[in-house]
Amino acid sequence: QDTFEHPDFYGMDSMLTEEHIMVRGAVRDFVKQEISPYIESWAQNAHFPLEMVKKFGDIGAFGPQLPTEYGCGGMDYISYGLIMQEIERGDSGMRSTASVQGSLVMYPIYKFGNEEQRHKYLPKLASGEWLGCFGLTEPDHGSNPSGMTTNFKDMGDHYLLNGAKMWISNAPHADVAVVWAKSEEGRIHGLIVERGMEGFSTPTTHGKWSLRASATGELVFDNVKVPKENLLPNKSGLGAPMMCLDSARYGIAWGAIGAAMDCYESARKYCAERIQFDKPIGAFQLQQKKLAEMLTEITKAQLLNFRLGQLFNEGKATTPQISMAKRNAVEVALNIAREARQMHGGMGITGEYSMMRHMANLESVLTYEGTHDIHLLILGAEITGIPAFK
Ligand code: TGC
Ligand code: FAD
Repeated sequence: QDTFEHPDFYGMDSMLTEEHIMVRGAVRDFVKQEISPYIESWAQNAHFPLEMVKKFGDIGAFGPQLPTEYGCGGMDYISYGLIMQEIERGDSGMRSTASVQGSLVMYPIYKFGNEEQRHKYLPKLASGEWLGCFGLTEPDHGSNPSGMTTNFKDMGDHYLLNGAKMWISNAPHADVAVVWAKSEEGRIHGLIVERGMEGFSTPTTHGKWSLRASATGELVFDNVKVPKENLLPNKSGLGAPMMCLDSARYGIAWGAIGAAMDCYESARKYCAERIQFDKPIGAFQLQQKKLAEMLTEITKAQLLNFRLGQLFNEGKATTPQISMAKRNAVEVALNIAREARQMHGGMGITGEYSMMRHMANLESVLTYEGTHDIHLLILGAEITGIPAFK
């Protein structure tokens, strides 16, 4: 089934540069060849295809928005968004792998690390030789990461790290983890923890009904000796991980619309092919209404994402603007996945079509990187000046 056409109802392509269109086309072809033929089987079998990490590295999907001197892509934020859109058209779990690596592991090393750290880690992460993960959430601190209890003590020649992180994408296979922990003074810092450090383990989280082709796990630190040179020196406080989230949430806004496009295309084609009452079901007004509303929501979200990308390129995007785009895109995508699933009747619940997998995946996307509620409250705080989550 070929579901790779993209709705471009408002001629958005004319706002893209040649480079944007080339990058999007290359990633679209890659997804068509390397992800779509296999994704149902990976997801049904809860299999994380580790070989994809190197392949993502080869096409420049890791940290495309970071500078070329560290082996990264040196592209703008629109290209970054388009890459996430095309990968998530294939699968949200695959996009998770790419956005965690680029925005949550490479970005903090680039932004808050020193030159030695940048040169040591970024080229290997960009090429996919190494896989990374980002540890912020804890069993008792999800929406309120500032309450975290993972901590480190200064032991003179090293730090001693203790605590645990939960729900960490890529954790079971990660070579490096960017971990957020409190110093003895209670200040949040980023530390680079490497697989193989004594006392560091990454148990897998089993039994997920969502993001089944993405590996999720815990990070457990039992008196882990972390070399002092592994502390990210250039920013501390909750603002540091929040800046990483700004970048990743932006990628999710584009990505979720990729999943929505895939569901819409599938529904549009099915409406033409499926005959009931001697007519294609697309001849019935109810189905036309659904398609018209899907296309409208996709088009609105595309324009919102594009404008946010321009603001990112100018260094002007704000956290509430990012919340609006992430929240909107995920809601739009989830509604479209549900409607498209219904429009395929019984076939919609099988792995022959992608909607049910997208729908289940999007429940995670709705929850991670700030829940739907938290993004609403970030917007509420911006509008009223009163943070309701405190
Ligand atoms: P609040 O008092 O608002 O802020 C604390 C300090 O942080 C600063 N800050 C920022 N700085 C720069 N950029 C930002 N975006 C910033 N946001 C906050 C702020 O200025 C302040 O600095 P200072 O110097 O005054 O201390 O913090 P709060 O504790 O009230 O929390 C606010 C809240 C609830 C909005 C925030 O904690 C939040 O966003 N919670 C949601 C948690 C979340 O998103 N977790 C995501 C975990 S990672 C993940 O899910 C990856 S999944 C990836 C995948 O698989 O694709
Ligand atoms: P809670 O914070 O306990 O929230 C429970 C419910 O309460 C939610 O509906 C929430 O909206 C609501 N709620 C909470 N506070 C308020 C409030 N003040 N007002 C109103 N309602 C509120 N984290 C990482 O650090 N790294 C990762 O790589 C990562 N990957 C993930 C992958 C998956 C598949 C999933 C599911 C999660 C991942 N997360 C990751 C964790 C994710 O960011 C958290 O699940 C999320 O931030 C919510 O935290 P929680 O699950 O503890 O829910």
